[in-house]
Amino acid sequence: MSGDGFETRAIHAGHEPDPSTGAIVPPISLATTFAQDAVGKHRGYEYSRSGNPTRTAMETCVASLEGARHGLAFASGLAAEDAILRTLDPGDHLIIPNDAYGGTYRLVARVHERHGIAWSACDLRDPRALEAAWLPETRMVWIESPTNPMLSIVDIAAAAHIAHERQARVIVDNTFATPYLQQPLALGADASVHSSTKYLGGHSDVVGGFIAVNAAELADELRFLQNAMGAVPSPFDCYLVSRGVKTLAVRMREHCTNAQAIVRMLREHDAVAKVMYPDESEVARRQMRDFGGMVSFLANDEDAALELVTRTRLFTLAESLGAVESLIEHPARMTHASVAGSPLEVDPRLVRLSVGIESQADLLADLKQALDAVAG
Ligand code: P1T
Repeated sequence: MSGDGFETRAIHAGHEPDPSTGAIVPPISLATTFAQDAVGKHRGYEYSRSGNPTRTAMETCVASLEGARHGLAFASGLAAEDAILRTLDPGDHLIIPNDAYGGTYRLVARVHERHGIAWSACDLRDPRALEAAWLPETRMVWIESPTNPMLSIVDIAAAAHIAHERQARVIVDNTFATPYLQQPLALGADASVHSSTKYLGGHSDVVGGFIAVNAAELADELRFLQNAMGAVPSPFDCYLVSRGVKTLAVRMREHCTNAQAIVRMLREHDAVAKVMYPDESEVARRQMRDFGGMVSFLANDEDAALELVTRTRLFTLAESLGAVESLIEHPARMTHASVAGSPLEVDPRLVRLSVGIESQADLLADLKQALDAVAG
């Protein structure tokens, strides 16, 4: 039984009390194999790579949050992306954003290109750029919105319209927004993909990936790949994601509030040349509930950026994002080092913040002392 509200589904969808004991939290099913009553006659589970009750519970819950009919969990965000890219055939062409997670670029340019997938990068903020990049072989458009690390916004409905007129699929990496702030399938996307390592898990203690889809045919293809490739999460990892999403809505509200206070401070500070945050985008106002917990900005030069990231105390210098604790990093040398020399090259003055849910005053004070120090 699940009510309709997002917060209710986050807690109850797929998580009925255990029928044998009444346990409110369904047990973590560690079994790798399941007894069959006769050959081919089983109770829904045969072997844990193919399906596992703890994974089913998590997949049901996160699919419900995405407003999706089907959900598939993977061992990492990149494993989920890899499964989607494997629905393409050699000779197919893929359009990727010219601003995206460095690992996504690396997977396309250094793994799938070798297996015959052609690709080009374009500025997806402009629907005309998408039309101009189109080739007769284009079969897929990969969107991030907001993008990592520039926090650019792509009009998902407009891109889906263009792609569907041309019989191509649209995939949205919804990691930065989360299903609480943005629902790509309702905007026309064919799949919403996540690094559940980030906000879905929410506590920097699990690596995982997720794909939400509506079409049965695409779900079947991805379910086949999930089992055939075997990049599945452990039952314990699935449990951690289930536990994380129960508080997704409350965490996201705090992430957004803290991020907005930090954006206001950054916009006034002399050590900051430019702030990137989705609140300036008309499209973001239309397609998102709020603007999220990620903030990027340009320091006055690269040396200032490199010094700044070592001067914060509460904002820990580390890769990753989306958890309760605040992080700071230098994308050009850290998360996006793999895009150096590519069309996705990152400005070396850029600093990226993952704003956590600590006390707002403490976060502001920590960042301000670091900015004051580099401002001289
Ligand atoms: O790390 P993994 O769970 O495999 O997810 C990859 C991934 C996919 N999509 C986006 C938008 C991401 O940001 C990531 C991972 N990103 C970082 C580790 C980072 O610090 O940007």
